[in-house]
Amino acid sequence: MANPLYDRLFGAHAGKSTPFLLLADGQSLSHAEFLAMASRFAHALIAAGLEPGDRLAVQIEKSPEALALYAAAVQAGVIFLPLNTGYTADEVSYFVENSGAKLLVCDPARAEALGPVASAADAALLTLGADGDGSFAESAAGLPNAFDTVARGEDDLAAFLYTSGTTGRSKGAMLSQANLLSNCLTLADEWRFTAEDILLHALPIFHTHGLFVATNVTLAAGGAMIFLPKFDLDVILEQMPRVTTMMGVPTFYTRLLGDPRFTAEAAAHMRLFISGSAPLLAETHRQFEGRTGQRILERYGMTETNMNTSNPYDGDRRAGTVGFPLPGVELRITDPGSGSELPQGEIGQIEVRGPNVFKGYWEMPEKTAAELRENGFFITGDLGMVDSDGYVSIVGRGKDLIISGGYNIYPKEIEALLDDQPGVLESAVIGVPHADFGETVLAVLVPEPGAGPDIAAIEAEVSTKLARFKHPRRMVVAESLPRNTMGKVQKNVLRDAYKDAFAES
Ligand code: MLC
Ligand code: AMP
Repeated sequence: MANPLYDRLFGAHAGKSTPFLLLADGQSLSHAEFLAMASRFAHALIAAGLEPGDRLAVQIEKSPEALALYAAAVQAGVIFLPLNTGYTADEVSYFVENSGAKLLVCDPARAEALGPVASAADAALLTLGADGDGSFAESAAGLPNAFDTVARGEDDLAAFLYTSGTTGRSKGAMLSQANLLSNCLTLADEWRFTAEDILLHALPIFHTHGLFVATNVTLAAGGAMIFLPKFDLDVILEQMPRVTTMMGVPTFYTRLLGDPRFTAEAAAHMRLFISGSAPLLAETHRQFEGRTGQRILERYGMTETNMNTSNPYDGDRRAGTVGFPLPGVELRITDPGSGSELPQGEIGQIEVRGPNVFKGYWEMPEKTAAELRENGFFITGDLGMVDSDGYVSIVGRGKDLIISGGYNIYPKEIEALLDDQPGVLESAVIGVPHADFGETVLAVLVPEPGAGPDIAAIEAEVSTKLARFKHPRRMVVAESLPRNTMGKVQKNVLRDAYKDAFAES
């Protein structure tokens, strides 16, 4: 029975004693050991009552076990829904309810907080810790090391990743087997990944970048990863001599450049550094080349589409551009008003079509219709242009979005919470330049007449409701918000007024 994603990424390595996951403490897991764990977990999913097509929500720390749960879901035909470990119980509650997840697997330390969330959504709750502990792990212990892979077709859904919008709540992007598989095979080929490669993996595995790019590309090539729980500069520098490639968000590269231990010699044996998820400043690209003699390869993608473009492996990797559309991906620039295609060289909205483009938003047909055209082109919400050599540049965003250290933050969600706070008449949330995170969050609060907002109380409320990375790093009080003649808040005016708020950081 066929299951294209499982067969190609995991099944292809059955029985191999080659290393797959190398941990910082020197321990390692072979492909075969990893697959045996995944099969035990697949049995445990079935034992928990999951059937093909059911959703499995997970909020767990990065570990080999966490990755095996992803493999298990694919093998059992269950839709994998990974969640940022920073999300509050409030946030998790929305995803579990909206997706109709049958099972929520969380860290043992969060079981108490998430118990009520699971019961309210009629989902079962099991736990899996970073050390391989927890009720899910216990239920899998002793189960068989082999599992009859559930048959799936290319159009069957493999994962949901939630992505916020400029209005309303988060939307579950439905990704099919073929979406994920086609993209990682293309990338492995474009970036020349082989079984000899060892990737330095310090990204989280609940987003496209760490899971569907870094991990799937490594699996497609049959290579190995140094699998680190998070980005820690000392550990990265210590592990770099063991690897051939690294993928990261721009913050990884600015942090490396900020450390004198990162020298040309330290990077000399590396064959490839890849950056994405947020704009890599041309300045960072140049500094990196100056320091190491190597050019970072920048690519562009998003949750709904996986990767769309990449700078070339061979050939000129141009600073400030995201390269060419990947093989099989069509990219066009359109007029945001009329939707008609613009001539080469003009700035407009970026649209993409290809096997990588998702199947729509879960149970939100009107939102799907607004962004995914009937002819298959997806309106990315990014503004860009294509130069005369075919290089794509992203020049701005049509969507109101802040990207902080590679995490997307939607101002609307924060504004809705701030507007509800006592003493706040209205608010505007903007992204301002930040040396480490690229952008960071600043909130402008307009007080109700005669009342001053209590900033400490608001901060306390924000921290119970929103993940830490979304918290405004500064809240300022202003008499009013700048508006245009249509009454729309002019965020560009605010961004300009506060552009130096974190200049020294
Ligand atoms: C952590 N914090 C952040 C943050 N990360 N705040 C804002 N933005 C972030 N990205 C918080 C911490 O909770 C902490 O809070 C404080 O900021 C300082 O943390 P730190 O120790 O400096 O952060 P660190 O743990 O080192 O994490 C920074 C980071 C991490 C950049 C390494 O955020 C990261 O791994 N980002 C990658 C995100 C990613 O994978 N994006 C891909 C999305 S997929 P306190 O309480 O101490 O103040 C996608 C598609 C595509 O976009 O194209 O790839
Ligand atoms: P997400 O919704 O988390 O998948 O984030 C996707 C968004 O990240 C894209 O729509 C872009 O705005 C941004 N992005 C990803 N890669 C790049 C890049 N290389 N340069 C600029 N922006 C990027």
